[in-house]
Amino acid sequence: MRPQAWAAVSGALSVGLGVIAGELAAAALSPSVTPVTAVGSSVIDVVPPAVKDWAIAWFGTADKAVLLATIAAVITGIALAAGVLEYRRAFAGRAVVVGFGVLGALAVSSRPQSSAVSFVAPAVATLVAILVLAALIRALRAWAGAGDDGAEGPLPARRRFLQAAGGTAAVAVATGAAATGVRSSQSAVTQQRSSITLPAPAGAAPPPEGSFVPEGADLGIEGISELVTPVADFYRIDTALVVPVLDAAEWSLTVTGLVDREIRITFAELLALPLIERHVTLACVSNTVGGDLTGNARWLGWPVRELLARAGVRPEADMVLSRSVDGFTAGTPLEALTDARDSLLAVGMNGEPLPVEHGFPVRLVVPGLYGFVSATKWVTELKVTRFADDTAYWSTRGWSERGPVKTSSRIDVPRANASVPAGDVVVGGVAWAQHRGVEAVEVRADGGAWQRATLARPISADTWCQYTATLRLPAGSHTLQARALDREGGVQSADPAAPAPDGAEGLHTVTFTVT
Ligand SMILES: Nc1nc2c(c(=O)[nH]1)N[C@H]1C(S)=C(S)[C@@H](COP(=O)(O)O)O[C@H]1N2
Ligand SMILES: [Mo]
Repeated sequence: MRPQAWAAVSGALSVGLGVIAGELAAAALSPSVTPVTAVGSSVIDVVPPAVKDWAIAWFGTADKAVLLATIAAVITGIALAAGVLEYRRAFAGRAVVVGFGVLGALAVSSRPQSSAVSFVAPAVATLVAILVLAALIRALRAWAGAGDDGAEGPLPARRRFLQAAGGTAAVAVATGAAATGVRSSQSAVTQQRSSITLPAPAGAAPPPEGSFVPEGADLGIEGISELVTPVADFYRIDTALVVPVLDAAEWSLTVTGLVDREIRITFAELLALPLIERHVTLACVSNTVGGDLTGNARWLGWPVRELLARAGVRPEADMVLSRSVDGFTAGTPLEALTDARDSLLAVGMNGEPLPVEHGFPVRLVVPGLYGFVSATKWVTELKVTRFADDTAYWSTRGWSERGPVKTSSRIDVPRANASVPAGDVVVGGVAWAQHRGVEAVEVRADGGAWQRATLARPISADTWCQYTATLRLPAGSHTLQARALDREGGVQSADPAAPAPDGAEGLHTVTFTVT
């Protein structure tokens, strides 16, 4: 290999070791802000909303892995270039590395969770990278130069460089292992989570409003979405590149803004209150027609209206800006948190403490509204305010201010492009019109007449319900469509609309073959 190529390798090795050392420092000192994740989170914040929407649409829950891989590729490219520059001219490569370190520090400073100690990590990363880069390039020059002056013979200098490079790689691997070790020992919060015993709901209400699944709600048809989505299958959408890891013992929520008295509640206080349990179907506004960014779970929590009543909401307020520890905010119409619906400060999901990814220790769950305007995870503040005075995270990024869930349905069986035997074809899926309630579902084949499907008994107006129908279809290719009707006279729209700004519209259309 030519010296230029070795110089590039030196750049990659020194920057690689620096980045890994920075991540180790961050893992030990400020686990919720590391240089790499701070850069990633900053990219998420500054990237045009259209790009973000595109990423969610294309990669769904894998969007974060794609972002991290892209960042790794960009860092590698810059590192290779820094090595070559440093070889051509002393300090040139180091200057690039320092510039890069400053960018990392800026990214760290832009994170809501960062504190003074968070800057140790980018400093360590930069320092390690420039020291190692200088040493490797010096060794490389000695090797390249030694061939000419002949005094030393090329071999020892060559060996010294290769040893230094190999040593750097070995230290990088060891440091990476150490960082991973520190991270996994931080599963203390995971352990704390599993040691929490949630209280039973107080005076569990009878069906249909209560936490029970009424007889007939589950049609038990193969292929239709499970009535209650298991936690492992529940969609996850948020802007958090690293999941905020909160200590429940230190968590508290404050109610601020247009209230008679600011109040603060701790996790222990919350668990001691009379909690209720409700099934609520969450939906993401980014969900496309037929998509899977929706799920139904059983949430245990305390009604938000009780909390707001304790604080005393001023008459001029019309919105609650809920804030997560990571800076995300949602703007929920005050009414949705104070009316008869059971909006919850939730601590439990399907009988377990909230999973870390779904907001441990406490999140909001508001029946009838898309998650981006209501379902704040890792919530730590409710600011009672006015739509005229405050704007939430997504509403500054091209999404609507209000987000009622649109009446919608999805076909689960048959699957697209499936082959089904001739005879009676069983179709089915789920339909939702949170808080209004599903009145009926209709299906049609090949653009023909709409026919009523059999609707399962809903758990409540706040949950999706299963539907099924049997169609007699001749052999060949067929197109199936479904539409939901809600109890307020609304009908799922047939005109396609993109998710932005306030939720997709259109009919889920599935093509399959009868053999
Ligand atoms: N802190 C925080 N909470 C958040 C979000 C977020 O980005 N950060 N995303 C919201 C959105 S857009 C949706 S759809 C729901 C998804 O909740 P889930 O991940 O538990 O399914 O969380 C909401 N709560
Ligand atoms: Mo969402």
